[in-house]
Amino acid sequence: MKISVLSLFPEILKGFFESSIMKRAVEKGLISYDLVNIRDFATDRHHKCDDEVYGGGAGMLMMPAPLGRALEASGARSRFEAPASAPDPAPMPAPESGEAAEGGAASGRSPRTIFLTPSGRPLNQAMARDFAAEDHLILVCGHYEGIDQRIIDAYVDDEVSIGDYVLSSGEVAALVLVDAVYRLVPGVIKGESLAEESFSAHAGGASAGEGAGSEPPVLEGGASGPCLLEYPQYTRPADYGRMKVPDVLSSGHHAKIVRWRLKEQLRKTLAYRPELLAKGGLPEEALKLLREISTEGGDT
Ligand code: 6GU
Repeated sequence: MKISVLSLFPEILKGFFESSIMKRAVEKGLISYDLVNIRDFATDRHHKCDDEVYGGGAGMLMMPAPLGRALEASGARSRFEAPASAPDPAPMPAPESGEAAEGGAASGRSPRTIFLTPSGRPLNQAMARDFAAEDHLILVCGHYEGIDQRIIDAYVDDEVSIGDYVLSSGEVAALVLVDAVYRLVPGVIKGESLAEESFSAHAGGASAGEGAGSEPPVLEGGASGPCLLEYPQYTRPADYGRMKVPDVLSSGHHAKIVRWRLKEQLRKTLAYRPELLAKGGLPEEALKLLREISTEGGDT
């Protein structure tokens, strides 16, 4: 998969792509990336990229022309005619890094262009899976009060928010999306690690009883993803100050461990994300554990 990120501050993004698991994915050739500085596509002497808002109002907006040229150079194509306001594209600057310098991805599929904005559709795991199946994502980071609507109309396939709060710019949101997506690209992370985590709509069935092998009691969340939050986990030492690892986890009694984990998942989900439980579809075993939790007095 190729990931192009268009930004006025690409240096915010650079470290992420050069570190840790992403670094390895790039080295393995699973991910290539291109950090595009939108300012390089401004044509005036001062590389101006923002202007006042038509109709009045506070703040500045990103101008359509530099952004449109940056998008075209990255392989995005306008839904309308070739952009009239962009007859003289600036020379393509050297890419910040990653391999491919040319626009599109290796395959013939057209890129998917995503604009990060607090007024977009809230990102979830199902969307991350959907994006992970693309060959080429182009992410647009907004600054100031946002971008000209005509860029959205002509180029943007998805407007995505990362939650109900406001960030000062789109870069951090873009990194959140990149992180959620690239780790789902086959080969980046071991399959078992993915299956065990919160929101993986993986292991169905949801029996807390006879867990087959080391399958965790993750509940099927249906098409849209969410299920239960993860259970608490511990590593050595068994005693950390006065705090001990729960006995059941060293009991060797697999069925009890599975049941304990499911109960803790339910306890945590009830406390932090009760709306996930309200979706229904919990098996009898889970309902029984929920009743136990409510009689213990605590999270209700
Ligand atoms: Cl995608 N961008 C900005 N600027 N703020 C946000 C956001 C995105 N998602 C939530 N808040």
